[in-house]
Amino acid sequence: MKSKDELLKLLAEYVKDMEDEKIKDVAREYLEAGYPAKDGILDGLTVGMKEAGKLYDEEEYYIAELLLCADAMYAGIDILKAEIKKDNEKKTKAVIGVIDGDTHDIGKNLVKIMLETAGFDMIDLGKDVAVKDFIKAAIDNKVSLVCMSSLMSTTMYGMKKVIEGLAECGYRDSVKIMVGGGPVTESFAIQIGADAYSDNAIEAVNVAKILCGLN
Ligand code: B12
Repeated sequence: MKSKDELLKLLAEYVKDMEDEKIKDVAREYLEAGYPAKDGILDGLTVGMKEAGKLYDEEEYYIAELLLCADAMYAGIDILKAEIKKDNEKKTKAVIGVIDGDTHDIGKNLVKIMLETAGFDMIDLGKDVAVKDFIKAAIDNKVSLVCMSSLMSTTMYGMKKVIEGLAECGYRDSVKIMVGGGPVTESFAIQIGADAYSDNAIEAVNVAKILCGLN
């Protein structure tokens, strides 16, 4: 029987190697061995996706390869997420999306899955979300938490516009705002008036729970 570390390495490797069929077997083997699905997603699949990102930065992978890596990651997630126990007691409503002009949604999807499994009722606006749509969705759905993702330095200031828009509509004090994504830092979060920042999906759950008074 393979150890947890061996299986996590395989999950990461199969994302990086675009193995969207073999990865399903490893994900099943991982669950059958009794290891936590959450770790499989964060310490296996996400690690593989980060490695794929590095290869793209180094120009060893191109767009086609990256998208195939993402397919393999989602194939693994489909199997692992079924086993994550949902905490149905707490149903805090939250909205999540990728800011205007930005179509990078892999990180956002991971954050959404982890928050959902932690018991949040997630409204997913998708990617390239217009500032006005973020504001409208937050107010119309009376959410307690707004989560915004941006992977590009050229789009990240759209988050500030959402925060300003919520204030103009008188809803800023009714909601907590959490931001994240590649170029986003804690100091940027403070600068734009967000309540919190996290650089990964697991930590995002802890931060969201504290923000919403669920801890
Ligand atoms: C995958 C990828 C793509 C894919 C996206 C596929 C998809 N559906 O998402 C494709 C190939 C389509 C793509 C396109 C482009 N890309 Co691109 N892409 C990447 C790449 C390689 C990896 C990103 C990724 O998915 N990482 C893996 C995930 C798991 O990590 P993550 O996103 O950081 O998310 C984690 C944390 O940040 C955090 N998090 C994320 N969101 C949130 C939200 C909240 C609320 C919280 C709390 C936490 C949180 O938790 C996540 C999980 O742990 C990065 C480079 C890199 N190494 O990051 C470039 C990168 C982001 N792309 C870049 C660029 C420039 C582009 C293009 C403009 C290229 C082009 N010339 O066409 C287009 C963008 C088009 C557009 N307008 O959106 C640049 C951005 C530069 C910048 N600073 O502005 C980067 C940095 C590459 C580079 N070094 O130049 N890209």
